[in-house]
Amino acid sequence: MRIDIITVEPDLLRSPFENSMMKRAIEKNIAEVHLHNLREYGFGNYRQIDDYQFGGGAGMVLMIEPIAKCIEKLQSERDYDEIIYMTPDAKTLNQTTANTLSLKENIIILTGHYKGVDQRVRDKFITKEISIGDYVLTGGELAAAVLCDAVIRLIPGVLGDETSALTDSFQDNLLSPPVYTRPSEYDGMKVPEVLLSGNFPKIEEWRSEQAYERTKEIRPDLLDE
Ligand code: 6GU
Repeated sequence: MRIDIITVEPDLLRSPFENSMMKRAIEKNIAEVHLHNLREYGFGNYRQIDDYQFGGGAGMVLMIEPIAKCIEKLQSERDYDEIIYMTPDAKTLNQTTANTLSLKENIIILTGHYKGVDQRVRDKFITKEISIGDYVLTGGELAAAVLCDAVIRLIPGVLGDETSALTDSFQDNLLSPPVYTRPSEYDGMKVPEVLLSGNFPKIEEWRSEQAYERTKEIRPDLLDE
Protein backbone atom coordinates (compact mmCIF):
# COMPACT_ATOMS: atom_id res chain seq x y z
CA MET A 1 0.00 0.00 0.00
CA ARG A 2 1.17 3.50 -0.87
CA ILE A 3 -0.02 6.49 1.18
CA ASP A 4 0.65 10.09 0.06
CA ILE A 5 -0.03 12.67 2.76
CA ILE A 6 -0.47 16.32 1.77
CA THR A 7 0.18 18.55 4.77
CA VAL A 8 1.20 22.02 5.94
CA GLU A 9 3.21 20.50 8.81
CA PRO A 10 5.25 17.59 7.43
CA ASP A 11 7.68 17.66 10.37
CA LEU A 12 4.84 17.08 12.81
CA LEU A 13 4.09 13.86 10.95
CA ARG A 14 7.53 12.33 10.57
CA SER A 15 8.12 10.50 13.85
CA PRO A 16 5.08 8.16 13.77
CA PHE A 17 6.47 6.67 10.55
CA GLU A 18 10.02 6.43 11.91
CA ASN A 19 9.16 4.27 14.92
CA SER A 20 7.47 1.07 16.03
CA MET A 21 4.94 -0.77 13.85
CA MET A 22 4.75 1.76 10.99
CA LYS A 23 8.55 1.92 10.70
CA ARG A 24 8.68 -1.87 10.47
CA ALA A 25 5.89 -1.98 7.86
CA ILE A 26 7.82 0.53 5.75
CA GLU A 27 11.11 -1.35 6.18
CA LYS A 28 9.41 -4.58 5.08
CA ASN A 29 8.11 -2.76 1.97
CA ILE A 30 4.54 -3.57 2.95
CA ALA A 31 3.68 0.13 3.22
CA GLU A 32 5.12 3.24 1.60
CA VAL A 33 4.37 6.68 3.07
CA HIS A 34 5.25 9.93 1.29
CA LEU A 35 4.84 13.35 2.90
CA HIS A 36 4.17 16.34 0.62
CA ASN A 37 4.62 19.87 1.95
CA LEU A 38 1.68 21.89 0.61
CA ARG A 39 3.79 25.05 0.96
CA GLU A 40 5.94 23.88 -2.00
CA TYR A 41 2.85 24.25 -4.21
CA GLY A 42 2.03 27.78 -2.93
CA PHE A 43 1.85 31.07 -4.83
CA GLY A 44 4.69 33.58 -5.26
CA ASN A 45 7.78 34.30 -3.21
CA TYR A 46 5.88 33.71 0.02
CA ARG A 47 4.51 30.38 -1.19
CA GLN A 48 1.02 31.48 -0.18
CA ILE A 49 -1.40 28.62 0.45
CA ASP A 50 -4.25 30.24 2.40
CA ASP A 51 -6.43 33.35 2.29
CA TYR A 52 -9.29 35.12 4.06
CA GLN A 53 -12.72 33.59 3.66
CA PHE A 54 -15.33 35.17 1.42
CA GLY A 55 -18.18 36.60 3.44
CA GLY A 56 -15.87 37.47 6.31
CA GLY A 57 -15.11 35.70 9.57
CA ALA A 58 -12.07 34.72 11.57
CA GLY A 59 -9.57 32.18 10.31
CA MET A 60 -7.75 31.45 7.08
CA VAL A 61 -8.87 28.93 4.47
CA LEU A 62 -6.53 26.74 2.40
CA MET A 63 -6.87 27.71 -1.28
CA ILE A 64 -7.80 25.27 -4.00
CA GLU A 65 -4.95 25.87 -6.49
CA PRO A 66 -1.96 24.66 -4.41
CA ILE A 67 -3.92 21.58 -3.32
CA ALA A 68 -5.09 20.92 -6.90
CA LYS A 69 -1.52 21.23 -8.19
CA CYS A 70 -0.28 18.68 -5.67
CA ILE A 71 -3.14 16.19 -6.13
CA GLU A 72 -3.01 16.43 -9.94
CA LYS A 73 0.76 15.83 -9.95
CA LEU A 74 0.24 12.66 -7.89
CA GLN A 75 -2.68 11.54 -10.07
CA SER A 76 -0.50 11.93 -13.17
CA GLU A 77 1.88 9.36 -11.67
CA ARG A 78 -0.60 6.65 -10.59
CA ASP A 79 -4.28 5.93 -9.98
CA TYR A 80 -5.63 6.48 -6.48
CA ASP A 81 -8.37 4.38 -4.84
CA GLU A 82 -9.32 7.12 -2.36
CA ILE A 83 -8.54 10.77 -1.72
CA ILE A 84 -9.31 11.27 1.95
CA TYR A 85 -9.77 14.61 3.74
CA MET A 86 -9.17 14.63 7.50
CA THR A 87 -11.68 17.00 9.11
CA PRO A 88 -13.73 17.13 12.32
CA ASP A 89 -16.94 17.71 10.30
CA ALA A 90 -17.07 14.15 8.95
CA LYS A 91 -18.12 10.63 9.95
CA THR A 92 -16.02 9.23 12.79
CA LEU A 93 -13.32 6.67 12.03
CA ASN A 94 -14.18 3.14 13.16
CA GLN A 95 -12.73 -0.35 12.74
CA THR A 96 -14.90 -1.10 9.70
CA THR A 97 -13.48 1.91 7.84
CA ALA A 98 -9.93 0.93 8.83
CA ASN A 99 -10.53 -2.64 7.62
CA THR A 100 -11.85 -1.40 4.26
CA LEU A 101 -8.99 1.04 3.72
CA SER A 102 -6.38 -1.61 4.55
CA LEU A 103 -7.35 -3.39 1.30
CA LYS A 104 -6.57 -0.36 -0.92
CA GLU A 105 -3.51 0.02 -3.12
CA ASN A 106 -2.92 3.81 -3.31
CA ILE A 107 -4.48 6.51 -1.17
CA ILE A 108 -3.98 10.25 -0.71
CA ILE A 109 -4.66 11.85 2.67
CA LEU A 110 -5.17 15.62 2.75
CA THR A 111 -4.88 17.24 6.16
CA GLY A 112 -6.64 20.53 6.86
CA HIS A 113 -5.47 23.45 8.94
CA TYR A 114 -6.81 26.83 10.05
CA LYS A 115 -10.52 27.00 9.09
CA GLY A 116 -10.14 24.10 6.68
CA VAL A 117 -10.04 23.94 2.89
CA ASP A 118 -12.10 25.72 0.22
CA GLN A 119 -15.29 23.67 -0.21
CA ARG A 120 -14.48 23.21 -3.91
CA VAL A 121 -11.49 21.02 -2.97
CA ARG A 122 -13.92 18.69 -1.25
CA ASP A 123 -16.41 18.80 -4.12
CA LYS A 124 -13.82 18.19 -6.86
CA PHE A 125 -11.22 15.83 -5.40
CA ILE A 126 -12.23 14.24 -2.12
CA THR A 127 -13.76 10.73 -2.17
CA LYS A 128 -13.94 10.19 1.59
CA GLU A 129 -13.92 12.45 4.67
CA ILE A 130 -12.85 11.18 8.07
CA SER A 131 -12.88 12.61 11.61
CA ILE A 132 -11.20 10.79 14.50
CA GLY A 133 -13.65 11.92 17.17
CA ASP A 134 -15.90 14.62 18.53
CA TYR A 135 -13.28 17.15 19.59
CA VAL A 136 -11.24 19.69 17.65
CA LEU A 137 -7.52 19.36 16.87
CA THR A 138 -5.39 22.23 15.57
CA GLY A 139 -4.81 20.41 12.31
CA GLY A 140 -5.48 17.07 10.65
CA GLU A 141 -1.87 15.86 10.89
CA LEU A 142 -2.19 13.90 14.13
CA ALA A 143 -5.52 12.54 12.91
CA ALA A 144 -3.80 11.35 9.71
CA ALA A 145 -1.17 9.57 11.81
CA VAL A 146 -3.95 7.87 13.79
CA LEU A 147 -5.67 6.76 10.57
CA CYS A 148 -2.41 5.41 9.09
CA ASP A 149 -1.64 3.43 12.25
CA ALA A 150 -5.14 1.92 12.35
CA VAL A 151 -4.92 0.94 8.66
CA ILE A 152 -1.30 -0.16 8.23
CA ARG A 153 -1.35 -2.58 11.18
CA LEU A 154 -4.14 -4.52 9.43
CA ILE A 155 -2.14 -5.23 6.26
CA PRO A 156 -1.12 -8.92 6.22
CA GLY A 157 2.51 -9.39 7.29
CA VAL A 158 2.77 -6.22 9.37
CA LEU A 159 1.91 -7.82 12.71
CA GLY A 160 3.17 -11.22 13.76
CA ASP A 161 0.76 -14.00 14.76
CA GLU A 162 1.29 -13.25 18.43
CA THR A 163 -0.11 -9.74 18.01
CA SER A 164 -2.68 -10.56 15.33
CA ALA A 165 -5.13 -7.72 14.72
CA LEU A 166 -7.98 -10.24 14.65
CA THR A 167 -8.20 -10.33 18.45
CA ASP A 168 -8.27 -6.54 18.90
CA SER A 169 -11.00 -4.67 20.68
CA PHE A 170 -13.63 -3.68 18.10
CA GLN A 171 -12.86 -6.42 15.58
CA ASP A 172 -16.05 -8.06 16.88
CA ASN A 173 -17.57 -4.80 18.18
CA LEU A 174 -16.56 -5.76 21.74
CA LEU A 175 -13.94 -4.25 24.03
CA SER A 176 -10.99 -6.47 24.98
CA PRO A 177 -11.12 -8.55 28.17
CA PRO A 178 -8.65 -7.77 31.02
CA VAL A 179 -5.13 -9.20 30.71
CA TYR A 180 -2.60 -10.14 33.40
CA THR A 181 1.06 -11.14 33.60
CA ARG A 182 3.50 -11.98 36.40
CA PRO A 183 3.38 -11.81 39.38
CA SER A 184 0.27 -13.91 40.02
CA GLU A 185 -0.28 -11.96 43.23
CA TYR A 186 0.57 -8.29 43.85
CA ASP A 187 -0.24 -6.47 47.08
CA GLY A 188 -2.97 -9.01 47.79
CA MET A 189 -4.47 -8.64 44.29
CA LYS A 190 -4.74 -12.06 42.67
CA VAL A 191 -4.92 -12.96 38.99
CA PRO A 192 -8.30 -14.64 38.27
CA GLU A 193 -7.98 -18.37 39.03
CA VAL A 194 -9.31 -19.47 35.64
CA LEU A 195 -6.34 -17.90 33.80
CA LEU A 196 -3.95 -20.11 35.78
CA SER A 197 -6.05 -23.26 35.26
CA GLY A 198 -4.67 -24.34 31.88
CA ASN A 199 -8.26 -25.11 30.83
CA PHE A 200 -8.35 -23.29 27.50
CA PRO A 201 -12.04 -23.68 26.60
CA LYS A 202 -12.85 -22.30 30.06
CA ILE A 203 -10.39 -19.45 29.61
CA GLU A 204 -11.95 -18.52 26.26
CA GLU A 205 -15.41 -18.58 27.84
CA TRP A 206 -14.22 -16.32 30.67
CA ARG A 207 -12.65 -13.88 28.21
CA SER A 208 -15.83 -13.69 26.14
CA GLU A 209 -17.92 -13.03 29.23
CA GLN A 210 -15.51 -10.33 30.42
CA ALA A 211 -15.47 -8.68 26.99
CA TYR A 212 -19.26 -8.61 26.96
CA GLU A 213 -19.51 -7.27 30.53
CA ARG A 214 -16.93 -4.56 29.88
CA THR A 215 -18.68 -3.49 26.71
CA LYS A 216 -22.07 -3.39 28.45
CA GLU A 217 -20.57 -1.24 31.21
CA ILE A 218 -18.37 1.17 29.21
CA ARG A 219 -19.71 1.20 25.63
CA PRO A 220 -23.29 -0.14 25.57
CA ASP A 221 -23.73 1.69 22.24
CA LEU A 222 -21.47 -0.94 20.60
CA LEU A 223 -23.92 -3.72 21.54
CA ASP A 224 -26.72 -1.91 19.68
CA GLU A 225 -24.78 -1.82 16.40
CL1 6GU B 1 -9.54 14.74 11.18
N1 6GU B 1 -9.04 17.13 12.14
C1 6GU B 1 -9.10 18.08 13.09
N2 6GU B 1 -8.54 19.27 12.87
N3 6GU B 1 -9.70 17.90 14.27
C2 6GU B 1 -10.24 16.70 14.47
C3 6GU B 1 -10.22 15.67 13.53
C4 6GU B 1 -9.60 15.92 12.35
N4 6GU B 1 -10.87 14.61 14.02
C5 6GU B 1 -11.27 14.98 15.24
N5 6GU B 1 -10.91 16.23 15.50
